[in-house]
Amino acid sequence: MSTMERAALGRSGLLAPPEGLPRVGRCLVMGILNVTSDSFSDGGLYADTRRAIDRGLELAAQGADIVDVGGESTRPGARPVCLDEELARAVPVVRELARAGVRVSVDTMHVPVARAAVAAGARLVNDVSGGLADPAMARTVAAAGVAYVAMHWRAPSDEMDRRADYHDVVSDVMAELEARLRRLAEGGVDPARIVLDPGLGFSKRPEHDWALLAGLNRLRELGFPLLVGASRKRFIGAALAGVDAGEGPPGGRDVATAAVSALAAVGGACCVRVHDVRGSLDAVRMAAAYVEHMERT
Ligand code: PMM
Repeated sequence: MSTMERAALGRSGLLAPPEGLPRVGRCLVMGILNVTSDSFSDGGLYADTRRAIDRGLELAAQGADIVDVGGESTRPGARPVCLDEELARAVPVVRELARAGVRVSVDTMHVPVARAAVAAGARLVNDVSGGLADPAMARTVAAAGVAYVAMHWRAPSDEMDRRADYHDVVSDVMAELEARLRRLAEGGVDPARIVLDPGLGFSKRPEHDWALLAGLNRLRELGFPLLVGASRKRFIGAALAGVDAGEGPPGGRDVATAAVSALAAVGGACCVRVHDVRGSLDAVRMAAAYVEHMERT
């Protein structure tokens, strides 16, 4: 499909998931499995390999279309882990889940981790840096022939909050994602395997996150399927705080996250990345029924 055709499709209808991901007639649900000690809402819960595998199997049993395994926290202020540590955390979990028939993605910015995870059975590389952290990522995913999520990102975790300046956040994010797409094309990545992600919470303040969520129809004009990662993020806590006078624990944001998943699905996202799979799965099913009826009227 040409870029023009993709752009036309992006304006007129919902974009199907990329090659390599299932087509189920609704927005896909990616379950989060952070095998880390310091992720912002579930850090430490699944740091042990056996517990992480069990959690991945549980997410799949709850209906996750994909389980996203990450060995390095990307929360604001998080310190990078060394490569050996990231490999040791993520790869055994990817291998066991893939062996059990679970569709697995690997959440990494690092080429050696992406390579090892794909060799262990991962079918998607989820790179929050969109290829900026490691210039060899494009060639790596091109050679591996797997699907690739390129997220909008400006800086590592310890610096990202200082880089939240935008003129018009939707236009700026679109322009920066287009630059990422050019680099991916130069690296030989098949456009049919690319998913774009506006990167909610990454160098974004709550007002930016809401503008991007409300602007998904504009982001779709880029002509690529979109993934939205809103789960339990600060902008949800901040919106709830206005009602409850207190942010509460991140797990207390799961009902609101499911509501945001429905909004993202109606906005045309092809996938939502969430901690609580059950709630968002019901939410995207409701969104699919709603969109079907909207199109008939
Ligand atoms: N957010 C986090 C980690 N990985 N990947 C994608 N594609 N999009 C996101 O928004 C995203 C991500 C940070 O959230 P977590 O610490 O709860 O996993």
